[in-house]
Amino acid sequence: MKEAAIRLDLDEILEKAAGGVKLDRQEVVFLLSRTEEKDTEKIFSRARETRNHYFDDKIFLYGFVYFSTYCRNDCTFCFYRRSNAVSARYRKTHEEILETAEKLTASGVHLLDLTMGEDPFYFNEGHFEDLLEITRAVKERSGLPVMISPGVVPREILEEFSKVGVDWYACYQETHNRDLYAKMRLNQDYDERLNLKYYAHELGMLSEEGLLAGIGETTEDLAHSFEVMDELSADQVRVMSFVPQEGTPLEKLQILPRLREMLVIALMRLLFPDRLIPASLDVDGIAGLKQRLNSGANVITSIIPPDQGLMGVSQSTLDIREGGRTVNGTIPILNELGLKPASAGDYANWVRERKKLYLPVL
Ligand code: SAM
Ligand code: MD0
Ligand code: SF4
Repeated sequence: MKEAAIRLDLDEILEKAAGGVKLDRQEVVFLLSRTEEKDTEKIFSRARETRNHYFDDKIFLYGFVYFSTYCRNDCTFCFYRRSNAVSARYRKTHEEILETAEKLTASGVHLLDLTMGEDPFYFNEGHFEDLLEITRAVKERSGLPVMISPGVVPREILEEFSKVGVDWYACYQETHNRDLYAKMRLNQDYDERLNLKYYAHELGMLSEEGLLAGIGETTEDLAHSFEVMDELSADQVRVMSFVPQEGTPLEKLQILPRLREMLVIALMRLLFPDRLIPASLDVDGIAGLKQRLNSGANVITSIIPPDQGLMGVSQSTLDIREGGRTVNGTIPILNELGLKPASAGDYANWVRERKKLYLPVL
């Protein structure tokens, strides 16, 4: 270990990354293990330069529509796990979803993310048709690119989603350490979940992969996760710090400093310079936006209209009613950092160009 510390040089590694040379696992672990501010600031600053090189000062904005909080699964980290009696459950009607989508669109978001728990109403009671119908309507009326985050749906349903014009399939492993995965996503097949993202690409859709920070992963696990993300050629890559949830098995888990998440964002930027990387408002609300953008993120996610009775995931209520998680709420922070919202056209172009990598087989 001592020898490694002597041989590895921060400036050299950052130079290498900036020059587009792939970092090896040891170098990634070294960067992820930095704790001194003078070192971490060098990493963040390089990540910002890289983002600005690829995306200029333009930031993409995602509207978040968590339209059903029912779930058949029991993920240990999640507030909405089936056996949690304290979480608020709702399933929005088509009209409510369309109204929310309209409000978000009018407020200036660039994409709508339709998210749900693995709601038994859709999964077990044969209402997938409803889901496709509402997705089609949202896509048509908003004219915006659409992401779906429905959990692990049957392959035929993913095919149907691609046919109604869904642009993105988001589904996160959280970790690529299979043992840790099995402890987090109880009774959920690792490969089935991962393979569905490959299948999304085969269908011509883009895919998002994501990690949780602070659930017991090691820095080696994270370096391995980056390799899996690379192999998948995930078009958007994310990390969110684990937020302990009332009524769940991990309620009392000791949390890590936010530095872990920020370094993962920065590493993602250095390793996947041209990809989309979220700064989620769902972890620390609007107060946490600046540090995530300063770590190299180029997308703001979890923008939620204040008056629709909608919830967040890891922060179910933080800043929502107050209107903090809105496009307007983000503008002063963007201004302060010399950044600005992209145009809808900029975002649609990015999606169109990126999709050229995946020619649909169906
Ligand atoms: N149910 C779908 C699924 O699991 O794929 C989609 C929605 S799920 C609620 C979205 C994501 O929220 C999870 O994949 C996880 O990354 C994140 N999440 C859930 N609980 C969290 C927590 N306690 N802290 C941080 N992130 C959390
Ligand atoms: C977010 N709360 O973007 C949302 C959610 C699901 N695709 C995204 C985790 O932070
Ligand atoms: Fe359900 Fe998704 Fe929460 Fe797991 S993370 S319990 S699948 S809503």
